[in-house]
Amino acid sequence: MSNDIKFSYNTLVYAGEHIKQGIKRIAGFGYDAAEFVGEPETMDAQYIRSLLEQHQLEASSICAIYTTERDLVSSKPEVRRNAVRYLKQCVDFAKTIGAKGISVTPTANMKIHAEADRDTELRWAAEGIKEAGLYAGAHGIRLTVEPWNRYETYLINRVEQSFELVNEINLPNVGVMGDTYHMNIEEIDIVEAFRSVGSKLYYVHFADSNRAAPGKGHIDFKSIAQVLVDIQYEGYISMELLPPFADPFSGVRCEEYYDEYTKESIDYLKALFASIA
Ligand code: LER
Ligand code: MN
Repeated sequence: MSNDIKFSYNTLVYAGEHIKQGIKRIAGFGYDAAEFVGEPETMDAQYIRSLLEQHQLEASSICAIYTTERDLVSSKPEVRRNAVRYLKQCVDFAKTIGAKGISVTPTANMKIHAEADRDTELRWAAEGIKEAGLYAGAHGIRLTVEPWNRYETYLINRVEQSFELVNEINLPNVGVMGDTYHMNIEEIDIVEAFRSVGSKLYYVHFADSNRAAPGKGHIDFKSIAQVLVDIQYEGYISMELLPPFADPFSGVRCEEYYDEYTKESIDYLKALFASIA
């Protein structure tokens, strides 16, 4: 088995608690890293860095939040520019806390209608991600293009679409990301989708079919773990578990996603990868 995969937990789900609690919990249960929401203007990067050092935890990635004011394919040029500016701020934030990457999806979250024709929007997406990607690359940070399911975006829903955009952008620090929750809705075959990306797979989110901890739904994680080993994936698997509400940023507090799912998930992941030859 590969020893190069590291495990992370996305603090996005820890609604309503101080970040120091989340970092302490994630470190305490034995993860390698934590993932952080990208709100550089309201989060204290130096403080997070000092907490990470104290708990000997890495920062895997920044979970960037795309809104109607930060939309890489808005028909309004100032909104597209603001999305690129936001991404550059996330790069600075990532650099300070030591995060290796930032997730990118080129529409506002839950925007399900296009504002221009597909080719134009894909061109805007490529231009914006390229500009942010060049800035990120100069700081040693990766951008990972994450497909979302059809209820959260219409533009990049499947890994092959992310791969196509990434190839068009053609920067060494811009790669593909896969989230098993979205993939379970949109891919024909999750395993083959991961395999098709090979070394351009830069980041992975794990959640079961209902976005709960692995084992609480019906995704076959053994075959997914196997393909990640087969393609020699060397990045993080970050648990992105969210309560059963349509809006991923609802901020609803659900008790089981704190201690219970954080512990269950790392135990599950360690047993899963140990079981692979
Ligand atoms: C983020 O990683 C994600 O998967 C979306 O559903 C929410 O932004
Ligand atoms: Mn995700």
